Amino acid sequence: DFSWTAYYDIDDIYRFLTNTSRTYSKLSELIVGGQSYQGRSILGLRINTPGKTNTPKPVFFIESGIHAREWIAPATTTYFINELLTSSDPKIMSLRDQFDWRIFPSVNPDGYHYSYTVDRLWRKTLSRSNYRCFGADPNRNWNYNWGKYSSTNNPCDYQTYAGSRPFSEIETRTLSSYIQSIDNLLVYVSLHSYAAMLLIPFSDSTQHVDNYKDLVRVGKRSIDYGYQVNRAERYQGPGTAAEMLYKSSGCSTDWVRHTLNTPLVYTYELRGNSFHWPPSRIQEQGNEVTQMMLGLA
Ligand code: 0X9
Ligand code: ZN
Repeated sequence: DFSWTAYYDIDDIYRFLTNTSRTYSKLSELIVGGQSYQGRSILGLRINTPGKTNTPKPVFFIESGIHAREWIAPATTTYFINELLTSSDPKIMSLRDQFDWRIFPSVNPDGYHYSYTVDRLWRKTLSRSNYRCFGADPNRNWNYNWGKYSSTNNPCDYQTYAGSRPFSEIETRTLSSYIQSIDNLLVYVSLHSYAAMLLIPFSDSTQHVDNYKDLVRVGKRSIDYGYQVNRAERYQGPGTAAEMLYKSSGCSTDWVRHTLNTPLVYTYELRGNSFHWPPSRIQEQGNEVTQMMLGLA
């Protein structure tokens, strides 16, 4: 059975989503956010409990696992789903009811499976052209300022090949049109590892967006909430990637912010000192992620 003391392959993660949508069919439904190169559907869970009024709730979107090797991101995301659906903590129950949740634990399922079974440090998609190397970095492939920073045009680059053109990857192309179809998108969160950092748009500019102060204030609240759980390591930030990490372009969050003007857009680099975060410690970060989302809310 599914638990949070081990890492699972993609079939088990997606089976968890399917089973959960059946077990909690009054609270949740299985959703398809797009397609992968190898023909998988990018599965997610929507949680949209009936509200007191008919007005639609703001959408809270979580995109996780865009980088295949960052296993702690999908693991804490399924943990968070489970918390939302099973917790009897009134704060978490109210968090659940406040938003129309669209949660995608693994948006790069081919890459994740490849990392799980063949090459643990694989990061990219698995798309093949007529070239001898395969895969593109799905967090360099979005159609905003594509190819500028921390990107290469070398298909053999293990890390940051941006793809042959913007949205060359079916995963980013289909997921972006799903995102674009959402009305009322208020919060977009992208989960990565590892740096213990909270990043805000834009990643390829040092200029601040118009609601920078709000982003920082809300982001600080999120960091504080997360820190209180284990008092282990305080996340750095919030700040722009250009200030805190390095400039990068073609990232999902920048595209969302620029194209849809979504007010609250955050990238979390979860904690760790390698991609091999021990499975015995998934729950501790799962609880932090839960509280960080509560802090945002
Ligand atoms: O380089 C990346 O894609 C992210 N770091 S990672 O080590 N997980 O690969 C950082 C992305 C920063 N850019 C945005 N937040 N948009
Ligand atoms: Zn990443």
